[in-house]
Amino acid sequence: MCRRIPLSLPALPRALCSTAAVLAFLFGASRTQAADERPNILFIFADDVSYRNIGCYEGSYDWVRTPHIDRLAEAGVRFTRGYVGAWCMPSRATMMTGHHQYGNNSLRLRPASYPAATYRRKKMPLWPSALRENGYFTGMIGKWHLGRDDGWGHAWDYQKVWNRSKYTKNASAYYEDQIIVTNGGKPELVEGYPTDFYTDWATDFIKGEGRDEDKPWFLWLCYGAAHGPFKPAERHLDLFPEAHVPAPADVFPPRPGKPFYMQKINTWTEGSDGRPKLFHFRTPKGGTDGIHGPDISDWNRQIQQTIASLDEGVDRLIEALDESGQRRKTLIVFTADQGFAMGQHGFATKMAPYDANIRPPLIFSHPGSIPSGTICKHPVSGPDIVSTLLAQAETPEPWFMHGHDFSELLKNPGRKEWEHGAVLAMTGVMWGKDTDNYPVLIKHTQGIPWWFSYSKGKYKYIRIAEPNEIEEFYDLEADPEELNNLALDPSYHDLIREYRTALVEELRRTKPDHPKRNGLPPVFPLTDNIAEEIEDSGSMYRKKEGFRPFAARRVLDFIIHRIPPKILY
Ligand SMILES: [Ca+2]
Repeated sequence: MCRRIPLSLPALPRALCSTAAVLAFLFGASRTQAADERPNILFIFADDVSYRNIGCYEGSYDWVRTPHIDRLAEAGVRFTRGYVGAWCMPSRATMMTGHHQYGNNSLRLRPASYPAATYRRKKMPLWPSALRENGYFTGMIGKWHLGRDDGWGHAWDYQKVWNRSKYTKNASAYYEDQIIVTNGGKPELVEGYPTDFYTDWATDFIKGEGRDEDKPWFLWLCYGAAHGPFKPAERHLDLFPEAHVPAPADVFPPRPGKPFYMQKINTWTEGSDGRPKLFHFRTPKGGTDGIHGPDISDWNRQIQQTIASLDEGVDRLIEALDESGQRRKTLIVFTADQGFAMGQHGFATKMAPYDANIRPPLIFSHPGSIPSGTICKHPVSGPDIVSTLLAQAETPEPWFMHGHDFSELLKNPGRKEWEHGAVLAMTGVMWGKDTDNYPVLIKHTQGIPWWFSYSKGKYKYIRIAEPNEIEEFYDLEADPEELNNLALDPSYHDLIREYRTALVEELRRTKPDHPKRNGLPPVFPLTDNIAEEIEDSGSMYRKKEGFRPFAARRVLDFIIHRIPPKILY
């Protein structure tokens, strides 16, 4: 039996050296001779959807209703802390490669023509190609933001794609008519409400349209909802009239215990009624005034209305699986590239290391295989999800991936111990080798510096890539809003050092040739008097840095990033 070798060159040594991989490969080779029992995988990837937007999640507002997504959670396991990514493009890259942001070589955003982006297929191969080679039929529907190359012909057998990286003039049409390319054909303008027409196409796919019915299938369904500018379907504009959101404790600065950059986040205005207001929401390609008004409640209501069509979509997808007799043969995953803060910590964005900004829902449902109505409290990461999906599809990892397969957690979501922590890295608008040096001049994206986090058990450790800044350590059970930085409490310092070491170990493991193996920039010392010392240093509240023209800073950083690391470190 002859099979093509599906792997890219960098992947070969590991795969060929692994006996398990070779055996699995041979096992896969004989698969066509017997009924293929591997599950279909329906991966529903929403956009900018927070855990707060899903009714079954702790921390969602009491007026939030998502009955169909909740129903999916009742038929599976709900992860309370899935850290998929920090913002759209790096999260999507991670979910296509199994690598953290710093591992995705060749990926670049073109700021001059945002959101144009590029990557090179040989340097950044996409793992659905391994599924294809291992007998799966792979489909992709919806938003794409990795590069002009949409994966057609190497990652996907079937595709209806809205490629924001290629058709940049249409890139803000999250809720408008979209330029869609079907199976590598000519671009066509499709009229309607994209959340709805993506669902139409996905249900057709589930029912068999355009696919090889003899193969298990994998569908990567990328909704653009509920990304800004948050435009609900007209039929949902009257929903949630009772919506009310209390002003978050730290919507306005100062934010004691948090690093200096957090003292400068100031997106919201205090209205005459004392309530937080946001008069215009800006995206890089436009923006919007609030449909219902500028109050924090109005904006959160608007986002929730935008999610209503997503919830209806989940209902129709489950129905299509039921009607076609595939529900028990299909693993459904519902998550988002990341969450979105709308008022919390002063933000109206994602990207920052706090759960309010980035944590999406994460639900796995596979009746008969995954216990129903269960909750898993162990933190998991985006690369962990990729490794797990490959394991569920009985397909060896085609190259060295950063994640830890958590299939054991799917079998037993309530198990007390889980050996792995979840890493999340945010390196601004840089990827792969471009992150080998820390930024010297262009330090912030949307006011947020590069950061690395490590979550395990109920704790989260955060470290920003700037020297002499305070580390952050939160107890997510006692302090789910992350208001109380335990780094100021010396009784936690030993534990913080353990998490710090664990993070560095994970960075070393996942990128052994990386200069970060020698450590991150130095942190503010953990002393018994840290609270007083950091106050005295002015580190948290120092004066604003001098202004440098943006273009000049960008040119200088471009040059600096091309200096070999040993010169700088
Ligand atoms: Ca997003």
